[in-house]
Amino acid sequence: MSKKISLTRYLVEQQRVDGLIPGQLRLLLEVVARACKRISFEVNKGALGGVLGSAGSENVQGEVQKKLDIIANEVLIEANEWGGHLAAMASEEMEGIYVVPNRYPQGEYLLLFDPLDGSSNIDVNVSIGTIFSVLLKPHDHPGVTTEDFLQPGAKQVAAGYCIYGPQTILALTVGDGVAMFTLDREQGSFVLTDENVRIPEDTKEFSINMSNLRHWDPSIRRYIDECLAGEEGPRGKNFNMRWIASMVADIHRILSRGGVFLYPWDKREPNKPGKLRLLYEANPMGWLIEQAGGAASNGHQRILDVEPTALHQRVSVIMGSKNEVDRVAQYYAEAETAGQ
Ligand code: FDP
Repeated sequence: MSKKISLTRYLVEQQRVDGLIPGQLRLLLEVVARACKRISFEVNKGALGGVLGSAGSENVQGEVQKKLDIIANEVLIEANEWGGHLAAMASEEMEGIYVVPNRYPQGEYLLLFDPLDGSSNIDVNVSIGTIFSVLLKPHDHPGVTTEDFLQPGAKQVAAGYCIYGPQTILALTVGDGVAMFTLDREQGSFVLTDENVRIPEDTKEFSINMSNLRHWDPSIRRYIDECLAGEEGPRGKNFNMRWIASMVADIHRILSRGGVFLYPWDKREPNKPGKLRLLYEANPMGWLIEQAGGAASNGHQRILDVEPTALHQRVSVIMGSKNEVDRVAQYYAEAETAGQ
């Protein structure tokens, strides 16, 4: 890329030249990016900033919160509450929605986020990230309710993540493909480093927590067994496995070079549809993946078509290279037909 294009300039062009995003959304995305920049600096400080380790509390899902989970959540709330672009926010780390206090101007957008995804990797210096999704508040009533957030992923108007790894990279879609911006720490700004990201339709790489193998349903076992059988098996090719245990890092790799990521339902908690959260993780990542030419399914339907019924709803996730995701969906369909 010959000349440097900042995130600000990219968004202005999306607004002015292409008419793709309204001004309020552009400003909102700039604030989210600024918050991610701050989180990146906190992550970088590590032990020197006293930000590692557990906070000694639990979130709404009963998971132990790390100090950085709480810091990242606060940074996102503080950065966004006064800008005038938002009506309310919802976070994986908060039980209920956060309505913008009426001392600040109210906007028409809803921001949803997982402030720090991949928490188990915080203390071991492995990539983690922030995932975000933006919806429009329904106009048919005053005020904001939890139900306003329960929109299918297909209604998102922007989605992205910021990965804090060897580089800090922000991936974004506003429905016109996926662009990636690398944080230039000397300039203090995100610079466009990849545009029109495309995921190859085929892959030889899968990403799943193999330690759960004995808990999976027959369709997922069949798919993974066939990958493991390699050249001698029905797939006729060898597969490689990568599992970072930060969804943001595993999805970033898939957007960069293809692959398939699976976090399926398993029988340990049969009443839970999956581990990952629909609104904060699966929807934004699913839209990015689709915008890059991939697919995102829960095995039975497109993730973006799942109608949410609760803020912290979970979902089974299979996303990445299209032909692999379609194959897993086909195995589910065959199992259903066979009455399994
Ligand atoms: P984490 O709980 O560490 O925040 O969001 C959930 C998530 O990480 C994903 O990022 C990751 O893919 C998955 O959980 C890892 O969970 P397991 O180690 O339990 O498989």
